[in-house]
Amino acid sequence: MREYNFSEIEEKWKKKWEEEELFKNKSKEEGKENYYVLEMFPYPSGNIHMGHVRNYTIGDVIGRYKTMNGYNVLHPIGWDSFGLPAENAAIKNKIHPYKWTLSNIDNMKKQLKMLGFSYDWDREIATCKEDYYKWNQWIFIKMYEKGLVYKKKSNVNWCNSCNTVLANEQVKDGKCWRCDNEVIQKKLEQWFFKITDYADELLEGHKKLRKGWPEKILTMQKNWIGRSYGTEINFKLEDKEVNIPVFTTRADTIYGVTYLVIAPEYDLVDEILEERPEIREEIMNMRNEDKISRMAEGVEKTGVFTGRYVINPLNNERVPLWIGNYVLTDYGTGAVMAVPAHDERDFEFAKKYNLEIKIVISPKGEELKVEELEKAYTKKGILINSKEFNGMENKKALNEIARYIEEEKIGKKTVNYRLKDWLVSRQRYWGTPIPVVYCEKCGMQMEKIENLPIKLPSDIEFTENGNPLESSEEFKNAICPKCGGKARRETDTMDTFVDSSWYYLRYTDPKEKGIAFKRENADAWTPVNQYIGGVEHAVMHLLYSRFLHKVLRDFGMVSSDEPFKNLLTQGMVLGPSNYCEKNKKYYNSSELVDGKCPECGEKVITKVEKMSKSKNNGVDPEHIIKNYGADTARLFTLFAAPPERELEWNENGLVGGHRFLTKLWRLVVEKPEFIGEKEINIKKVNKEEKKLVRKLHQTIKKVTESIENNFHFNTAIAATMELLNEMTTFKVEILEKGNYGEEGKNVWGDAVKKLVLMLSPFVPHITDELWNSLKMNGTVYKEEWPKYVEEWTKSDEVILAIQINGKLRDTIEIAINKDKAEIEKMALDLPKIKKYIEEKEIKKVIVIPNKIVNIVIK
Ligand code: ANZ
Ligand code: ZN
Repeated sequence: MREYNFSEIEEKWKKKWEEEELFKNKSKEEGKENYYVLEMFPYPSGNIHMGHVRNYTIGDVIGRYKTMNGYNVLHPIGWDSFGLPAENAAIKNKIHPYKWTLSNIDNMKKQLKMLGFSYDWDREIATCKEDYYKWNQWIFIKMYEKGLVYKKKSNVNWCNSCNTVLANEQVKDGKCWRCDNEVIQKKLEQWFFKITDYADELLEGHKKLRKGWPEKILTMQKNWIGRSYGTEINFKLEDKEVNIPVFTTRADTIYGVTYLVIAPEYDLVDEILEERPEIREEIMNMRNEDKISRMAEGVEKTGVFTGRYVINPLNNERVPLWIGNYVLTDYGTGAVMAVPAHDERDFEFAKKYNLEIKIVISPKGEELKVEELEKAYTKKGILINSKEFNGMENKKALNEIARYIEEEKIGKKTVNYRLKDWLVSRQRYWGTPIPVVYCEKCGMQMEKIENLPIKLPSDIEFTENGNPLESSEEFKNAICPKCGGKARRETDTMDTFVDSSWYYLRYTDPKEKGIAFKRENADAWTPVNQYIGGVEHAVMHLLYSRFLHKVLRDFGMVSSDEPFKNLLTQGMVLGPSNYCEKNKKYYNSSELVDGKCPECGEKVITKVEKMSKSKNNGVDPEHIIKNYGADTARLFTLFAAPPERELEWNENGLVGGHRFLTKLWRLVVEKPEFIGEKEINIKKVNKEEKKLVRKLHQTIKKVTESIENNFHFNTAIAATMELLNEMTTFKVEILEKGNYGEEGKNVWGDAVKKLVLMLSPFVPHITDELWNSLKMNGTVYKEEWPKYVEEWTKSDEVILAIQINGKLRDTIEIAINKDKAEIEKMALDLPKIKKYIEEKEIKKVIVIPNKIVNIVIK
């Protein structure tokens, strides 16, 4: 008997699959429905990590499972291969980003192949290649023609360590999403995509997505888009014919306005500074605070009086105009009517600067007093001090006042969004060149389509100062597409999130040369049936691609409204981190000496945290594959937790997984003489054998349902483990002892085959080997997923409780649906029961079939 030699087996099958082009998708297969499963494509950093292993294993199981269920499955992979790390490596190691990237791709491809993923490598794409980024440029120009791209000078986020601007979505808690560095504000001219044009549709689309997307992702997008209905009201400057419009969601509080606040960046501020240079420093300090902390609760509010007044258009009151740090320049109008009595932030500000507080809403039947007010009253109530609106419920007053304002033309109802346009230009080399030139005569011009792709120049010096493209004369010197004269090329490149916003469409038509992708192909496969990736992309990639998909739809390039029908966000992979307080360093578990710091011998602090380079707590997938095999690595990541939850790495789990596969191996390979090959004749199956048939069908049911129910592979695998245990007992007790009947071997053979089939999506190498050892040909990938017979999952016996005077005294296992008289007789014949009823008078026997027998005695 052969032992389970995983490396030999895995090698052999991977080669076979490749030779047979098993995973190559033929665009169409007669009679089969299409199914597109996709994992977020990797950034080629150099090596895969456990997060990749988890992500791609989940996708692979889905792809294999759907294939066995009769779908024509598309399962592609590629590389999100533009981006900063390549450029930083170039500066550090003097290796060109292209070279660095391609060699990383090579290595990671080799690693992914080790895991036996069912990718159609024929469709592989890399976004840094000309045949891909050409279409980014094409999309950019088309969007410009439709008014969806513009260039504008504004306050933007700047990361000093990445040396480039960032989109709002890429700033997390005031820090750069990529490098965690503090982000500052700069006034720069930049390129934007008009995602705000689609804000409403991006929100409405949630209705459709609710069925297939995690609620938390939709909530994050909803909050990010932040739609808010309100009123814009004009407050006129006292001494000038200039309006300062404010955005408010609480028009009902307008009689309570005691001052107005504008953002320190507000246009008027520069004019005020000329009059009052003494406040310059305060203003500059406010401007330098970052946006996040300016808005945050509990942060000190600061402000300064401008010396000017505005007029409240409803009661003509004179209202002082202030500049305050808590007003943001890019929300609403950048100006706020302050109502300290009913807004927390205004209240805090008014208290600090001793500004008037005026109550205009009181709870029903109560009158609030300013002297007693300890915080803003923000609940509902009845209007007071509001002239003709007095006595009105505030909700009604809100509508009435807003209507009045519109009628009197002192303002209008508006909608505001937190979402801002997507800043897509970057001051870096390793990205798609923006296809624009600046002509001395004609000004800014889009490139001609026939000139695409505008290629990145290769003779570049990578230094730490500034955008390397600026230093390439060859690149910068261009010809104006309009007049043919001398022009200068735009040196900004595109945000790499542009690349990843439509790559799933390119997979449907990866080799097409004349267009980004043909509509018929895109429509055949999208929306992607199942998308899998990290939750960290909730308001970056997942929002941008929804936007771009809609744009492409409006170009007539694709029919669907959404890119991803179902989304699974897998949990993080956690591992133990070990921190030495003395050395202020993290050590990998494998470096510790007797659990202590290898350098100073002190005890380390161990925590379970997300695997990361900075915590030095990663495990190397390649190492695991070499020691345990790809199947074990796959099994462990699938079994340790349901996909959406965190997965805690532990070596024991891996060992356990390997033990299970070894048991499986022996079960199938040892004593092949017991494996019957005929179809089961259920009528001839004896009682013990029937138990196994039942367990098998219950398992098929459980595994199928667990996969169908949000891909809960962990419960599916647990069920196969139970089955394996029961089969082991059957083998030892029934087969090896010769206690089997006419159908025994067939029952066994059937169970063995179906167990192998069921496990194949999870552990495809060992199952293909076992399948062939069962004298079956080819790969399990091409077999059909096993079906269960509902009737056979049910026991034909029931356990009845036997009670005497309501107390449980015994149980009995009998055939289902026996008649009452028979049950009664059997119950009374039980030895235990006999003992209780000896010499007693039986008054009554109540039989509830399939449930209970109650004997009433005196
Ligand atoms: C008067 C008022 C009275 C307000 C009241 C609230 C309560 P959302 O729901 O987020 O849209 N606001 C408007 N523009 C602002 C800006 N640029 N920076 C900071 N705050 C701004 O919030 C809308 C409310 O936030 C607006 O309604 C305004 O304050 C403030 F009892 O106006 B309110
Ligand atoms: Zn950065």
